[in-house]
Parts: sequence; structure tokens; C-alpha cells
Amino acid sequence: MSLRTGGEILVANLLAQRATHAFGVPGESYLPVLDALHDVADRLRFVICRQEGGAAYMAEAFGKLTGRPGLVFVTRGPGASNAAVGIHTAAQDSTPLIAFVGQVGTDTVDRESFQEIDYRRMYGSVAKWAAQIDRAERIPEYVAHAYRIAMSGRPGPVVLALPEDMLTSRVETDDVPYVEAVAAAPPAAELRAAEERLRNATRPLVIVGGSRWDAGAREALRRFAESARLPVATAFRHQDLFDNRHPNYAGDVGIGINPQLASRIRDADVLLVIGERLGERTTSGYALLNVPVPRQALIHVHPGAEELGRVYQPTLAIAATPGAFLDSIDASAARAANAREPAARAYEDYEAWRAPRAVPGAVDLWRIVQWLDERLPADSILTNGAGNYAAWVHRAFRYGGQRRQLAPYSGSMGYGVPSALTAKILYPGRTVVSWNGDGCFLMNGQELATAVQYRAAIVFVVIDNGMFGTIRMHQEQQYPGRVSGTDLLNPDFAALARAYGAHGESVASTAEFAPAFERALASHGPSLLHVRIDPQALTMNATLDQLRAQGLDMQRRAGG
Ligand SMILES: Cc1ncc(C[n+]2csc(CCOP(=O)(O)OP(=O)(O)O)c2C)c(N)n1
Ligand SMILES: [Mg+2]
Repeated sequence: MSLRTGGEILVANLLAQRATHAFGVPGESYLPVLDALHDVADRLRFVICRQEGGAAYMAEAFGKLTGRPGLVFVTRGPGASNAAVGIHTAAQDSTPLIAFVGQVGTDTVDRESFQEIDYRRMYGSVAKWAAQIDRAERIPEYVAHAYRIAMSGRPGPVVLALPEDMLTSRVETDDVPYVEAVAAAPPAAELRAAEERLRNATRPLVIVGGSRWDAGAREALRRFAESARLPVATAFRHQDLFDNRHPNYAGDVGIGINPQLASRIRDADVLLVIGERLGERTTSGYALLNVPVPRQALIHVHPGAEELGRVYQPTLAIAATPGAFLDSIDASAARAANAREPAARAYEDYEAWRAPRAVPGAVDLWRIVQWLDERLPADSILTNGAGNYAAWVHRAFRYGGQRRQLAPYSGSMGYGVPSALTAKILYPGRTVVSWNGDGCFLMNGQELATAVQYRAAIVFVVIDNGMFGTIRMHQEQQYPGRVSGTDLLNPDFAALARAYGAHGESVASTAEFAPAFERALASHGPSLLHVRIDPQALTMNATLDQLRAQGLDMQRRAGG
């Protein structure tokens, strides 16, 4: 064995975990790591980003796409602060991520040295684990533990601080072996009880969500749903867990849920929930199911035992990964032979909900998304952040049953640009469409430079309504006519894209979208379509004026 720096030991142990990519913005605080990466650039690619928020989101998207922790490297205080949005998203989205943060030397710690923060306290309540590696010989132990924690149970983010003197010190140590997530499998007695509940159900429904799904688990879900004849709904921003064209598909349980699906959930006698936490967005603000004891028999399957019964007390609490549960349940024993209606009835409701209605203005996003739905290859990836603009893809686009949707369960803006970069870097052969609002795009629009630098041929779409539309919607409903803090004066996004070196075009009508999209794809580089929409097209169900009228009406009735 020979002496190695902390930086070299860290990189060697990441390679031992078969890490292929790391995302980051450099800092002088972790130069030894950057130096060690220099020698292994062909195996562990460091993707240089423009802002740590973008880098952390990219790492988060890596975790979503691969199931292995996304790695992000950031410098001390300012870098660590910028990265917070991605770490929070990883926490709420149950995504494995490890953030490596530069830290002042142990010789000057606790003086509030330049850019010093105690990351254990800063990230204590957001990360699954926040720690500092004070001795280089313990790096392998910390890396193994970080991987295991990030991936196991309910996955989430880990923050590891790297004191500068630890990274430059030279020690002898072995590397740690490859670490896998801890398996969580259901006990046989609970499986039999679940089968019995489903077999005797008259109005059963399955809801799927969360992380720790792989291709095998998705396939097992399809087989189970078909054989047990169960309708399957997908949780908020998890629409790619089940083929949306499948006759057993019931739609998505998210913001602006199909009222028919909401009734179906309320009226269900047995709910089988797999992988989903049953968070606020999937329960219509905790209103869909009774707290703390739902009226429905709830079979809750989640890999993190601590999530079972957190809000909703289940009839059966099963600590298992989706794959382990679906591989072990006997679909024929669970077959809902007494179901009052065929599973396909729910699909008819979904189809009707998806069918386009009239939209104000020259650009009809409903038609555009339906065109994309038909046009895009079956393995294309669609990303988005947060905003009303996202509702169009969530409602009208059909995500197939493989990993195709990158969207924040955390409802965090600015996710659509960086997550698309990760998708295109990992899968250069797949079509990647990044769907953004005008507000959302500029939260991480700087990563367009990263897309150009890495020649990532993503089609960025910017839906420009000249406002933070979602907040304007709430304003009109609760404070009608009192517009405050939500107007935006936007740049010419197409010209901005061209300034970055990307292909950029404006789209002024529905008919212009398809040819512009084809030209964007044919440019074989990053491209941006600036789509100006009528501000009246604020939601899929109501115009801006209608929302204001509803708000005024509510005010009148409240006696205001
Ligand atoms: C990081 C972050 N900041 C603020 C918000 C609050 N927020 C939610 S949606 C939204 C407006 C989004 O605007 P835009 O991207 O233009 O989409 P639109 O609603 O206009 O379609 C805001 C400000 C948020 N969810 N995330
Ligand atoms: Mg907007």
C-alpha cells in the first residue's frame, strides 16, 4: 500500500462504488479532489455546472434515473448554500444523493473562518445524514455508509463535509467494496392477508409512487395489475410507473386531480398503495383520505418502515421495496373477482379527462402536448419544474411504463433545465424535452451554457405567459384583482438561446410548433422554443378572468 491524499482516497472509493458521473462547481476548498479526478476523467466524469443549484438538481436527476446516489461537489458556505435546493428536492422526492462540501481546515474550525458553516447543523433536518470526515483514513467507511444510507429504506440525501487539511493529508488505507441498497421484503403472512383483502374487495384501487422502482418492478406491476385485474393510479409526478395507454391505467393522483378519480379513491373499499408516502400533493392536501384512520382498508407498502403510519394508519403496514412486494404477491390469489366494475372503467374516465377542450389564444398548449404525445419516441424523457405550465404535460402527455418523467415531487421551480442535462448526458440516444415556464426557466437558465458546453441536444421549451402564473392564479382566487409580485417582463428567450450558442426560435401559433420542433431536433444541438401564450390560458380548467370572477364571487358570499 502507498500513501494517498484524502482527495485520491475519496475518488478511489467513489470508483469502487462504480460512480460514473459527478456534477459540481469548483472551489479552492476541494482542489485535491479535482486533482484526483484529473487522472480518472475517462471513468468518472466531472460535469462542470454554472451554479450549484443546477449541479445539485443534476445530481438529483441522476439518482432518479439510476437508483444510485447522484454525486455533487460544491465549495464551502456559498456553494453549499446554493446547493440547498437540490438537497431539499432529494429529501422530498426520496432520491439518493450525496453532496460533498468543502470545509475549512480542522486547524481553524469554529472561528467562523472564511466561508465556514457547520453542515451538520445546516443540513441536520433536511438530509438523511450530515457528517464531516475529519480523518482521511476513515473516508472509505464514510463513503460506504453514505451510499448505504442514501439508497436504503426511504432513499434521500447525505451531506459530507471535507475539511481542507483532511483532503491534503496522506495516509494508507484500503478501499471499500461496492455497496448495495438494503433489501426489504414482505413477510408471507402479510402477503396472504393483502391477497385476501384484495380478493374480497368490491372497489379496489392501486396507487403507486415513490422511489426504488426499477425496470423489473415496473414490469412486475404491469403483470400484477393485469392478472389481479386492478386499476392503477400513479402518484403526483410519478406518472411513468405505469403505461398510461394501458387499459388498467386510472390517471394521476396529483394537483388538479380528475374529480372522477378522486371519487373513485374516496369510494374505494381497499386501497393498495405501493412505494408512495401519501404526501400532501397525492392526497389533495390530506383531504382525500381520512386522517389518521382512512375509511378504506389501506394496504401500505413502503421500503421505509418509518413512513408507514406516519399520517395514515394502515390496515396492513408492509415494509418492502415495490419490486420485492410485487415479486412475492400472488396475483391470482389477489384477483378482485367481486369488483363491481371492470378496471377499464377508470381508464375511460382518464381518457375523457385528457381530451382537449377550447383554449384561449393563438397557441393551444393542449394540442401541442397531444402532438408531442404522438410524435415523441416511446423512450423519450420529459422534464419540468413547478408552475401551471406543467399541468399541460401532466394531464395530456402519456408517460409510458419506463423512467421518462423527471419532475420534482417537492414542487421546486428550476428543475426542468438541469434534470434534462442529466438525462441527455446519460442517454445521448434518447430524445429529451425540457418543459419550462418563463419563471421556472430563469431559475436555472444558466445551465444552457452547460448544455452547449457538453453538446447536449435537448429541446428546451419555454412557456411564456409573462407571469409567475401559479401564484397569480392563487391571487385571483383569494385576492381577486389585486395583482402583486407576480408580473414578469421577459427577455427574448430565443435570442438568449442563440447568444449561448444554441438554436433558438419563437412560436406564435399552434401550427408553428410542430415544424419549429422538427427544426430544433434537426439542429442536433441544444435548442430552445420560446412559446408565448395568452395570459388568459392560465389553467386547464379556467381562464384568468374566470378565476377572478370566482374569487370575487367567493368574496361576496363571505360578506367581504
Ligand atoms: C424555488 C421555488 N420558488 C418559488 C416557488 C413558488 N412558485 C410555485 S409556481 C410559481 C410560478 C411559476 O411560474 P412559471 O414558471 O412562469 O409558471 P406558470 O405558473 O406561469 O405557468 C412560483 C413562484 C416554488 N415552487 N419554487
Ligand atoms: Mg409563467
